[in-house]
Amino acid sequence: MEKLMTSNELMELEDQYGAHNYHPLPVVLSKGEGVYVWDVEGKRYFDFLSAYSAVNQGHCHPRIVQALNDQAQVLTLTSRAFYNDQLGPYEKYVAEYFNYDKVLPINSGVEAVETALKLCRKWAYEKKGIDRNKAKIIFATGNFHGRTLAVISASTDPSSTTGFGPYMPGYEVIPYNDLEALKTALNDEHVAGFIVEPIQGEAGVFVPDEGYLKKASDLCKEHNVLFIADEVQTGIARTGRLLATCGNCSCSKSCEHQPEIKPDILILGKAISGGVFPVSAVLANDDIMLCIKPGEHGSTFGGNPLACAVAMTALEVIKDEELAENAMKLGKVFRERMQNLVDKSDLVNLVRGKGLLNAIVINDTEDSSTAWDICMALRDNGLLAKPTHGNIIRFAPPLVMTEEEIHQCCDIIEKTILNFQK
Ligand code: IF1
Repeated sequence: MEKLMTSNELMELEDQYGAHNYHPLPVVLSKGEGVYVWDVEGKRYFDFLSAYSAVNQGHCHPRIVQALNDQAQVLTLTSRAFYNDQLGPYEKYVAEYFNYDKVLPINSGVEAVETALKLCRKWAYEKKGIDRNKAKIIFATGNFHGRTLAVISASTDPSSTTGFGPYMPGYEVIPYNDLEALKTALNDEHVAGFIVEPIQGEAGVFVPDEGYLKKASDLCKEHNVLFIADEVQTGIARTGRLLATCGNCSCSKSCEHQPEIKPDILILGKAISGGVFPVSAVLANDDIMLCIKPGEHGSTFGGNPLACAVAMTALEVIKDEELAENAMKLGKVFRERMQNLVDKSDLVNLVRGKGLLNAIVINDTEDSSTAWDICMALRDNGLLAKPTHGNIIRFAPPLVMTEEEIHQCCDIIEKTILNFQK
């Protein structure tokens, strides 16, 4: 039998044969279960990234893996040239789950964003009556919606955009969390939609002011402009509700509702598959969704039977295990513990977030390596998290964590930071 490769050997392989489009934390994982991952040397860690909130249900959730296995034995892919027996029931389930007339199933998060943007433009010409090719879509500064050309064209982050021009026209970018700027932008009759993340993940878990989303959606309604929520990262129970724009979605009793916000177009990805493989979805009501006709949009893998079976089970797990409620409860514990740390340590400036999507801001400049160095120390102490922007550390564990475990994790973070020397 071949000798197993070490972490170092595996990292060298990636370095030599893989494109250098990532700079991972040096840890090589080979196993995951619930809130834990293991490296190839057998060391166990708490996972505080959850694949950027894609494994909300925990690693290798037995029910989701079972659904994957069962479906994989029978039928995996038909393309949409034919019907399949999983798609209809899944579409009904997901549409009712989030309370929309229809869903358009697709694969990755960015494809769902692209789908939403195309749908918005189609609607603008067919329903709103904007002159052909004149539709505008509004984005917010600091946005992250993925990596395609159409989507990076709206990015304000030079590392996403530099060297990739020319860019897609028809966009306007306004400051995030700024209703006045939105009001001004909406005066242009060519505006078709406003796309926004309810909490900006990549920007460093930036939570907008209370009421911002509701007022933004009201303003859009007044101007006959589509309010498009990118809940790829915030959706599926992450922020303590089924959705961060929790409108009349069917989330259960104990969740603290925001004033009702119902996006005209809802974009989901990541955890809709429990992190098993790429599954994403765009939801809208008929007046919008039916603007796209047969042959005008699609993908080979979108709505495949395997994806349908997996996503349906992943969504069932969210409800059956009350993961939104758990995220709400543990999020409060986590921020309380971190606030304690902010008071005790000069190294941490603040903690922010909702549910189990949180970040701490380190008292150092954006171009420093402090957050990275702290993440290395956290790794050594058995907890994996990723820095963003040099001075922010994001904390987003799987939502299947227990209260005892979150305290254990807070102990690790506290100990690591209090012992940390720059
Ligand atoms: C990477 C960040 C997270 C997203 C929102 C769409 C997409 C994403 C709100 C696209 C993707 C990712 C992709 C990942 C890093 C990551 C990320 F740090 F960049 F911001 F999660 F926080 N909308 N987010 O957050 O979804 O096509 O990737 O499935 O490595 O680029 P995708």
